[in-house]
Amino acid sequence: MSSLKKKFEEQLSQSRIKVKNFVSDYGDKVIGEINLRQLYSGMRGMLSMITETSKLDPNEGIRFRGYTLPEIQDVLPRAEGSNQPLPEGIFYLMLIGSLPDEKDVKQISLELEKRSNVPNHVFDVINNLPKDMHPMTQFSIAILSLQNGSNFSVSYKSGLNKLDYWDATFEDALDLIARIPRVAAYIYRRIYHNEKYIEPIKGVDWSKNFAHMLGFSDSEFIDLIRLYMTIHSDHEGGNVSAHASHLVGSALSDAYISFSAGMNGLAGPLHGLANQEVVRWLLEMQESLGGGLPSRDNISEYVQKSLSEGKVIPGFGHAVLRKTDPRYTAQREFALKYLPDDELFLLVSRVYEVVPSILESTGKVKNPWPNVDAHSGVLLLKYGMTEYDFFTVLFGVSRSLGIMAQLIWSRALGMPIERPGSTTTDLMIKKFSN
Ligand code: HAX
Repeated sequence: MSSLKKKFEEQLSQSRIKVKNFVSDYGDKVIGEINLRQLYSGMRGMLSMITETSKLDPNEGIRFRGYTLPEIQDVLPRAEGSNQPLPEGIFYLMLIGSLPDEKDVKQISLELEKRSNVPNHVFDVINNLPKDMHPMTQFSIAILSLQNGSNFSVSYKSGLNKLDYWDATFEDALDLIARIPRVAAYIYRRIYHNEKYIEPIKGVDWSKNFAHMLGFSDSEFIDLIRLYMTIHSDHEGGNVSAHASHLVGSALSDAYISFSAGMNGLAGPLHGLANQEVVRWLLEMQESLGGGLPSRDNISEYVQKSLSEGKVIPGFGHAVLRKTDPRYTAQREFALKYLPDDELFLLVSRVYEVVPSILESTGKVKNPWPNVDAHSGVLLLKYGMTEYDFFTVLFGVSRSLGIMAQLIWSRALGMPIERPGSTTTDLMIKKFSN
């Protein structure tokens, strides 16, 4: 058994007892009220599930097991010569609940390398997809096609004990995280690089291998991928991708099916696809304003026009956050260090100066500040990854860390099938308008 799995198992029985006692002692405590409006507004603000890996505070941003993003960047182990945390470390933190040391992180890199083989039929499946199918759709299909290797599905069929669900899920989760960079890179090289595939390398961390398979060897780009994989990994449980995975997983669908469902949610323009939409929007704006770095007044006019046409400004706003996303700030700091004079970075910065007050002036946007997606694209463009329709796949690879850690915990704590109630408008009218 791997040391990561052993460490997880060591705290499992204690966690199960803690939850059981807590619910038995405090299960009847009221934790909030729900009003009618919330039923019509995407359940905003309804506390409705337990997600152990991270918690999103509207005014502070994400905390992973209590650590803010700047703290994470400070305390997680790094690869030699690197300025960024290794995403293996954040996976350890989310799963185990405490900080890893360098040895823990190296073991995860090694474990992922050992599990990284992708069966040939998955490549066959991808090869049979039209190249103009969106990369996220291809990614989701490819993840589903890994499903016949699911430990959980096979063990369940042969009568797996409920108490051991977590174990088979742990195996699937690690396999999935290990394999999807290869799958993502294959999709990328097939669509955009004439099917010139790059074999994985051994003895390096998960992100470096991923960057290599995508076709990048620049050490700054590799660090960018480490940062990107770390900051996109998790955002508590209610966001569309995490929640979709959790919901599907609650029916005891295995890790592959659950994660693919989450990726279908990430592929929506109001969620992860916003990262490609931001780039498209920035480039279209730049072109329509005559190229170069547009003035604040011109940007302002363009933004007003987008709004008047009933479009959203991609990369701005959030369902929970009420300030600039710390993930945006982390990327801005990267840009200030490595590409302070880059024209598109300057454009992103200028958009940041202009957009919030315009969104605020609409009187309806609850959070006028930029989110993670407002910044990620221009960094990738700078290093030569220009195919922005692919960017959400990178987000998806990163999200596997959080969603898989969440799924292992859900199985370990025996979380039941999700089945919230619903009602109809007429029933609500009958109830309240008499
Ligand atoms: N541009 C224009 N209008 C916006 C807006 C934006 N960036 N953000 C919110 N609004 C509008 C909403 O569309 C809504 O309008 P209506 O009342 O006419 O329907 C109104 O302001 C109130 O919305 P809200 O309560 O502030 O925001 P929501 O919680 O409903 O939605 C969204 C949050 C992120 C979906 C929203 O801010 C948005 O559409 N942003 C642009 C897309 C985007 O960047 N998505 C990525 C979010 C982060 C993420 O998940 N990354 O993966």
